[in-house]
Amino acid sequence: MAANKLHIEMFFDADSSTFSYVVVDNSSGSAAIIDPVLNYDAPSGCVSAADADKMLAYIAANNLNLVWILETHAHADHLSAAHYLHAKTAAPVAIGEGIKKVQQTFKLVFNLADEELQANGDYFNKLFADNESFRIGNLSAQVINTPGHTNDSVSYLIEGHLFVGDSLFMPDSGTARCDFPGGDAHILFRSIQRIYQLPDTTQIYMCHDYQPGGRELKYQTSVAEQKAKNIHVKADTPEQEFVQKREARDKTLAVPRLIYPSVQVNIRGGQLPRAEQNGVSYIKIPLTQK
Ligand SMILES: N[C@@H](CCC(=O)N[C@@H](CS)C(=O)NCC(=O)O)C(=O)O
Ligand SMILES: [Fe+2]
Repeated sequence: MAANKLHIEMFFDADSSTFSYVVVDNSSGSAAIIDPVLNYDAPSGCVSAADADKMLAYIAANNLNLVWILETHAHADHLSAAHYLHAKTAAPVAIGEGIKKVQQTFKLVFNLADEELQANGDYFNKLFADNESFRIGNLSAQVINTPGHTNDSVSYLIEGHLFVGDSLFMPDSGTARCDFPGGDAHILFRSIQRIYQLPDTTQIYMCHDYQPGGRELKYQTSVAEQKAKNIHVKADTPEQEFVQKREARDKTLAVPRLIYPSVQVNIRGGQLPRAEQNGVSYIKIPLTQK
């Protein structure tokens, strides 16, 4: 693989500790955006596309042609800018076909009518099947289903570079939580085994880094490094040991700050809930009593 076949530009949203990427095919100028963030200020309900506009500015400055907007999963901690970017560029918004299950689950949680959400993959332009191949200009890309954190989690393998979403974190952070509806530590373990079967040299790109111990921000590692050093799952870690560690940690984690707004918007591909007759969109929060 020529060293300069592709370029990966990383963007970081400090509010949600999220990495987004622009992946560029240097030979054609085609590009894909992975996991774009829509900025959201919860107390005021104010939505802004400041981060997404930085990505668009990068694309414009480099004369790139955006051909895909890719989601690794329906995020539960930040809003997606996929719909905003689609409206600006007409590039298709794609996600794994497991999104149907996630939509079905949260359609019930938010008591959404069929006109609001059909839960058949609506709001997305393309649903990827496991192992499906696609192109970003002259780059070959492949979808690898990696559920466990969520039902719809996929990783994108692009010319030896793997965008894992929230399956793996940096080796010193381990893995993503499996306690959301549809999450399952056993399933995540099996997804990680799939990743560990890729060549050791495969470069892995994070979706989050929470900087344990206050260390500097990191977003990139390799299959070899994960197999040797991941604190939850090394090459020879038995499934049961991983599941115990993962489930014990999940019991200590608070509900993500933006889970309700995020999920509500992200099951609609980043589109805000339909405006009411006064032209305003609202976020619902199901109330429970202790
Ligand atoms: N404190 C963050 C937590 C976000 C969170 O739960 N992130 C998920 C990925 S969507 C995770 O796996 N976290 C693992 C951890 O915090 O150890 C928030 O409130 O947004
Ligand atoms: Fe996530």
